[in-house]
Amino acid sequence: MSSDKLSIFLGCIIPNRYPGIEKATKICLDKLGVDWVDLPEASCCPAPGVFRSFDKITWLAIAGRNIAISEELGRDILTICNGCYGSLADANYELKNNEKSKKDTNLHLEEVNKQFRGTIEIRHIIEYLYKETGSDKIREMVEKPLKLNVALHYGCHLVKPSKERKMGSIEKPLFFDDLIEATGATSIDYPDKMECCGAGGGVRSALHDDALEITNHKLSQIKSKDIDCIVNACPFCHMQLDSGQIELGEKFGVEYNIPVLHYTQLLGLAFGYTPAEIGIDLNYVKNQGFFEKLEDASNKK
Ligand code: 9S8
Ligand code: 9S8
Ligand code: COM
Repeated sequence: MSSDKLSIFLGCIIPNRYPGIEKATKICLDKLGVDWVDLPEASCCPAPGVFRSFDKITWLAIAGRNIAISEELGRDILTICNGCYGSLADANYELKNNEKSKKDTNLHLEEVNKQFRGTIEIRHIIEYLYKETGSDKIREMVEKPLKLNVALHYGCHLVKPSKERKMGSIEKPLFFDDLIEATGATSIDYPDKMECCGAGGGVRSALHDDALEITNHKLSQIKSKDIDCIVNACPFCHMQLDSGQIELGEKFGVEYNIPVLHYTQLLGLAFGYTPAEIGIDLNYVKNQGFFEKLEDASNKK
């Protein structure tokens, strides 16, 4: 059973690289009246592409510990990253459905006085907003409808494995687009929209240039359309699509200059907060034209 009490799982990238996403998330959750606390003493989820792929036992022990802390609080975990969601939701599923995995993991957790019981759910902010809050309520609460053309990037772990995610079509999902349009923005279709950002699965760390090549392809498809910004719900995708533009410029001389926003930052703008209040100015890409467009729109209100 899902709970309306949540603990926020920040993961590693938001506190270290994009603190504006944390601020925007908390601003939006407060505005929506969600009951949240920070998940105390959380560690890395751990990242699915790097941990689960190499060492399943360690992956389950570390994820199980994070889950056990939130179980003690009686709160579902709210993730704001596709990778954290993938890791924690998949570990939760495994530990709830495989007695042996649960028993083995609990032997490790005993050493740190923790126990996985299987009493909570793992949520992702996008599926939470879509299913629990609903795009109609968000639309009603928007104070400054955004006149923006958005290239939406779902990222891989939000919709896959589809059997467990149960979010509809994985080739052409609609739930996230619906939340984008609730802010007044238009979600613009573009070729290969469901393509990976390039970073996931350890590719960014192991094969940096190959990751950038995928990013370059994705960005070129986006650039072929009339769009103002990219929106995502995964700080790892966010980092790849944002800092990747600087790296592509330096390494291969390709220029994009496309602003990248986490969905909570887009929602923060629609709730009337300034770009600085939701930390968009902390991005690597500084697109002055985009900031001016946002300012013009708020002056007209
Ligand atoms: S935690 Fe550590 S590397 Fe990261 S951001 Fe999301 S996936 Fe989980
Ligand atoms: S990072 Fe975030 S979810 Fe992932 S594997 Fe493919 S896409 Fe970008
Ligand atoms: C992707 C995380 S969000 S990982 O690279 O697959 O671990």
